[in-house]
Amino acid sequence: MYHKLLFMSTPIGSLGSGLGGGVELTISNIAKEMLRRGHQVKIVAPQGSISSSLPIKEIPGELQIPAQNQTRTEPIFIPKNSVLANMWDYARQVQADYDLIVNFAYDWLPLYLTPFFNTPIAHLISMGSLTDVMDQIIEQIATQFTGTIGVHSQTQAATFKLEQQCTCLLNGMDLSIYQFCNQPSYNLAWVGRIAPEKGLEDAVASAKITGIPLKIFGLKQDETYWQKICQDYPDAPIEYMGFLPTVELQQQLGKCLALLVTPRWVEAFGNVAIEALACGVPLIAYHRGGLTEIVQEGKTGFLVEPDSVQGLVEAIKHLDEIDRYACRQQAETNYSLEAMGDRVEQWFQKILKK
Ligand code: HBI
Repeated sequence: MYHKLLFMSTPIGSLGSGLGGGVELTISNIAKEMLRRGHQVKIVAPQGSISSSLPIKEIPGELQIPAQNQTRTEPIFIPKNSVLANMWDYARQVQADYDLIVNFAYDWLPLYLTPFFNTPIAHLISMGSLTDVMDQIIEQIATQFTGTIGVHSQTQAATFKLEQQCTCLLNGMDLSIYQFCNQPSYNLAWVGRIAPEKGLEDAVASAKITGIPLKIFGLKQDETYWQKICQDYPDAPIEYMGFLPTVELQQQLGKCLALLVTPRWVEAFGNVAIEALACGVPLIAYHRGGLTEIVQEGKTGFLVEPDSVQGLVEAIKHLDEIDRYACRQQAETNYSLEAMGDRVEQWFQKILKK
C-alpha cells in the first residue's frame, strides 16, 4: 500500500542550514526511507533549503524564533510574512493531492490547524515540554485526534503527560555511514551544540580528574559559555575538534573510549548517542531524558546520577567491562533506517486506517 506524503519542515531555518538541528536529519532520513519503500514524498521547507535527492517545495517568508529561546509563559509570536503561515497556506491549497501531511515543526500553528484540514495530519514532536501554549495544544490534539502525535521517547512524552496518547518512534539513521572501531585511542568524547543546557563543563571536569584527554565536537553556539569553561578549567586535557560533517565526525568519534552525555535538560532522544553506538563507542550518560531509554546499563554503557561529575568519573573506571561490538549491535537492532522506517510506516498506517 503506497501513500502520497507531504512533509512540513521546521520554520526556524532552511533544510541544510543546521539551524533546524536534529530535526533536519530526522526529516531527510524518514523521507529517504519512505521513498525507498515506494511512497511518494514532497518536503515543504523555507526558501534556501537544499537537498541532493529529496523533492523540496521552497516557501518564502520570515523565519520563526526557536522555541527553546522562549519563556514558558510567553505567547506565540507570528512575524509579518511568516514562513510558517505561508508553508501551511501552501499545504491547505495542495492537501487534496496527498493522503497524509506530516508536521515536523515544534510550533503551535500546525497543531491548531489540524481540525481545519480535510487531509489527516501527523505531528512528530521533536522536543520535550518547553512552553505552556505548546503543552496545551499538543495535549488537545493528542486527545481530539488520537494516534496522530509521534514522539522520540517515553521520557519526552512524560513531560507532556502524554504517556499513553502518543506513538514512540525512537529515531534512526543511515548506519552505513558509521564504521565500527574496535581499537580506541586513549581519549573520551563529547559531542553537541556548545551551549549551557548541554553541560559540557562536567565532561571537562571529568577529563581533568581522570587525566584522560577529552575531544570536543560541535557547533560553538555560545562563545561566552565556552570561554568560561576554558577559564574555569585552564589545565584540563581538552581539544576542540570543530563542527565536523558526519563522515569525519564518525571517523574521530569511533576512536574514543566512550561518549560522555551530560544534558542539563530533558533531551527528547539523543542522536549523538546513536552515532556513538553505531561506531562501537560506549555511552556514559546522566540518567535524564531520552538517554535513559537508550543506554543498556553495563552492556552498552552506564547511566549515572544527573549532574554528578563523580558519577561520570566512577563509570569511566568500568569502561573495560563493555564489549564495543554490543554497542554496534544495539544500533543495528533498534536505530537503523530500516527499523525506524518500520515504526514510522506503522504509525502512518494506523492514522490512515481511521
Ligand atoms: N523551534 N519554533 C520552533 N520550531 C521548530 O520546529 C524547532 C524549534 N526549535 C528547535 C527545533 N525545532 C529542532 O532543532 C529540534 O526540535 C531538534
